[in-house]
Amino acid sequence: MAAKPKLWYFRGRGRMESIRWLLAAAGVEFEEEVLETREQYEKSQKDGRLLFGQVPLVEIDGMELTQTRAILSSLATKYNLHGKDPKETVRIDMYAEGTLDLMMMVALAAFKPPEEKEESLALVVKKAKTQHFPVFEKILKDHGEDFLVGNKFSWADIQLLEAILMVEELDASVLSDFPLLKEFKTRISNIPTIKKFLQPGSQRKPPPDSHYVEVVRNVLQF
Ligand SMILES: N[C@@H](CCC(=O)N[C@@H](CS)C(=O)NCC(=O)O)C(=O)O
Repeated sequence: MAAKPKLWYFRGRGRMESIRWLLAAAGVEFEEEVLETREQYEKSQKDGRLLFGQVPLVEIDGMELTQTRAILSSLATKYNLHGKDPKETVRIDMYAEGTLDLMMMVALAAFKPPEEKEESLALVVKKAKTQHFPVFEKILKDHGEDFLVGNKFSWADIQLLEAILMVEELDASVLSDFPLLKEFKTRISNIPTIKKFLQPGSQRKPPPDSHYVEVVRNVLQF
């Protein structure tokens, strides 16, 4: 039996969470190596494991992968969640990039001083309502299908659900003007692998708290 993929990252969402979501949705079990100390990080660097001295790092199929987008894209292809042809693939990539932009704003806000943090999170909700969610609502309306691309479950669906849930943590009513996204959320949340990942006790991580921020700052020394 092939070894389980191993994910090297902090005990938090950050840049790794979409990778966890993708693997979980694909029904792939994975292990996690949690970075908690500067020494662990320096050792990984010294061992030459971190290509640019950065995490996320994913060990899979005898390779050590870094760069979040490259990792996500290769996993989406490997697990058949990346469209049936180049036209579908590029649409999936565009949609996934859009949601990643939004989620990175949430991840980075955790490291800002309190007054700026609030402002940044308010901006995320505003951008979700005015820039991102209207696009996805229109896509679903125009093609009338259950999934974003090719009437088939893909990485784009997984990440859109992740983004919706993340923004709902900031504003529970964010979907009030998006009826099709509401239905989409229910539909995708009920896919068995995703349903399982949404249960308490899964490897899904909570929103960043002050302890997480402190550990990341200590390890990366900024
Ligand atoms: N482009 C990279 C950026 C990775 C990145 O900045 N990772 C942070 C942790 S979330 C890191 O390792 N920073 C250390 C550094 O850049 O020296 C990616 O998307 O994976």
